Parts: sequence; C-alpha cells; structure tokens
Amino acid sequence: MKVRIRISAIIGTICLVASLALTTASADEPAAARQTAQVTLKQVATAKNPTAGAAGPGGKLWVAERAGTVRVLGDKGLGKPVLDISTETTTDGERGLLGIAFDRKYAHFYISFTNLEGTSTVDEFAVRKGKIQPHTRRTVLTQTQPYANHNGGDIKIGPDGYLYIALGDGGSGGDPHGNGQNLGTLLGKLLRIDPRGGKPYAIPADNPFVNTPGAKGEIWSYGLRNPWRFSFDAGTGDLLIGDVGQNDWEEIDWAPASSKGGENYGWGQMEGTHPFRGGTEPAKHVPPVHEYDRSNFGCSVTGGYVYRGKAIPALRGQYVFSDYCDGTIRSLQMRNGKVTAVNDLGVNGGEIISFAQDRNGELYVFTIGGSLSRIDPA
Ligand SMILES: [Ca+2]
Repeated sequence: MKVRIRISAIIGTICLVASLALTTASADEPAAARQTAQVTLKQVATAKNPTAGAAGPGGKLWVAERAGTVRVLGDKGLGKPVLDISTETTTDGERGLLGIAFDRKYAHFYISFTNLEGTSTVDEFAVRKGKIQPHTRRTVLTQTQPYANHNGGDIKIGPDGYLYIALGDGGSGGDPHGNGQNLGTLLGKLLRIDPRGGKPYAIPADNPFVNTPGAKGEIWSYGLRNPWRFSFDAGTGDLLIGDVGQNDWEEIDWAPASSKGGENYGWGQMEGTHPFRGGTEPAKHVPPVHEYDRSNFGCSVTGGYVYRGKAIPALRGQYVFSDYCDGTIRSLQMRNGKVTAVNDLGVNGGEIISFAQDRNGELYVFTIGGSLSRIDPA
C-alpha cells in the first residue's frame, strides 16, 4: 500500500501522459483485435481511506476502511459500520485494515489487518442472514512483521474455495532479510490455506511445497515484494497479482487457473524482468506479464480485476488496473498468458488505492481520499 508521500508521486502525476503508447501488440496480433472501451467514473459513495471491497450477501458491496471499519454500500452511499476493529489496529506506515473476503456461500467473512504490534492477522467471522456474528470471531493466521511497510494484506477466496493471503516481504527496502526467495518464511509470498479444514486452518495437501523440507506448506507462490492487491478472473480462474516494485519497475504477475502453484516471481533477485542490485535470475523465474518503468509514470501499481461485467462489453476479459501515483486506469488485453495490448481507458481516478468487484462483475475504484466510483460505460 502506498501511503508514502514522495517526490516521485508528484513527478509521476505530472509525467503520466508521455508513454501511453506502450502498446505491446505483437506482430502476429491483428491491430483490429485491440479494443479500447469508452468508460467513465461514476462516484457512488465516499469513505474514509477505503482499502478493499468484497461482494457480500444480497449482492451488496462491502467496503473496508483502513482505520478498521467495514461498511456496506447501499443506494445512498455507505451505511454505518457493520464491523469496527479500530481499537485493534493502527494506520501508521502501511498498516490498517487491508483486506476483506467472503467465502462462496457468504457463510464466513474474513478480515486482514495489522494488529497493534503490527502483526499481520487474518480473522474469521461466521455470517448469518447477512450479518456478521461477532461472538464467532477467531484468528486464523498471524505473521509478525519486521517493519511497518510491505504488509501486502489482500485476501481472496479462490475458485477452489481456499483462502489466499498475500504477504509482502516484511518491509524496509530491498528485502534485507531475503524473504522473497526464502521458502522458510511466509513473508514475500502468496499463501493458500483451508480456513475451515482444521484449527486454526489446514494446509491443502496439494499445495506445492508441503513435501519440501524446510518450506512452509502454506506457500502457493513466492518471490513477491509487496503484492498489495491480487484477484482471480471470475471468468477463467486465472490469478493476477499487482506486485509493487522497489525503485524502478512495477509489475503484474499472472498464473493460469490450471496452475499447481510454486511460481517464483523473482523478488528480491529480480525487479520485474530486471536483475535487482546485481541479483541473479532464479532458474524458474516467472516473469511478469506486464511491467512498467517508473521513470515514465507511476510509483506503485494498484492491481485490479479482469472485467466480467455486462455494462461495458468492449472491456470484457481485460484486466483493469492502475497506479497510486498516476491514477490513469489501464487495461491489459491478454491471450494465452501474453499481454497483447495495454489500453489507456482515458479516465484518471486520482490516487487509486484499490479496486473492487461486485457480484455482477462491475468494477469500482477506491481512492485514498475516499471516493468510491463505479466504472461505467461512457
Ligand atoms: Ca517479480
């Protein structure tokens, strides 16, 4: 998460337009295949530092606010908090309530936050008749954090029903502890656990490293720096991760729905497709499907979703994302795991901190300043 107020943020905002022509259509991709949707942002609510959203019971969008509240989007904006853990978290550094998720039956609700010690924490609540049952709360997983930044914090239920948890490399800068490549720590990883299969959870038997000595069985994929936002394509089940770069390269990582896990996304040996500080490319490095150079624009990628809604047919199947410092909403057209075009959707959302997807597949843009906007057809 990017709550850093930095010079590069300002520069990034100024320089954004110069490189919009970064289409990477390959020679064998007909130009006519490129589709740039015409969209607009329709503000639907205001919030206080919204960080995450999740489609909830009754088709409502639930919204997490960083200071520790969860509110439900209705016709007149956000309602009163349905959950308030504000006495249990802080908003210093990159901390706070960072992720929320429902299981597929809306029977359980998960929250991801840093506690008062800064420890990454995932808790579970039962949900009955659309309401959180506070007395059922339990802690599923914790991970101590050596530094306040790079907490990751996004959580999602995957197409397989398991809970995926993104954790950053622990923070500071340059991954000083080498966590990204160390399979002995949960830091710098995407985790996959079965929160209902054991106490406090079970590790799925088909996780990639369950039989690897010294490796944490929870790990699904590794070599991540700060996977602030990730999502699964609601149409295909493919996984997309927005991994925030160190100084130079912002990246989007991808894995097909058929993946058995174990991908090494390279950090801290690689920043995007580039060796980091003289790093050596790991043998099985899975390079990003898309990277962009901060010297052109941006400072921190904000991963989004593959659009699967109905309102904007031209956007269907494209991965919508942005950058916290740039704010331009972009989309990736992909085919067989390759990006065939990078589109500028022609709208700037400001300091975009997160995206959300409602039950109909429509997408929402959250800014750190508090606007919640739906991406509508222009
Ligand atoms: Ca990487």
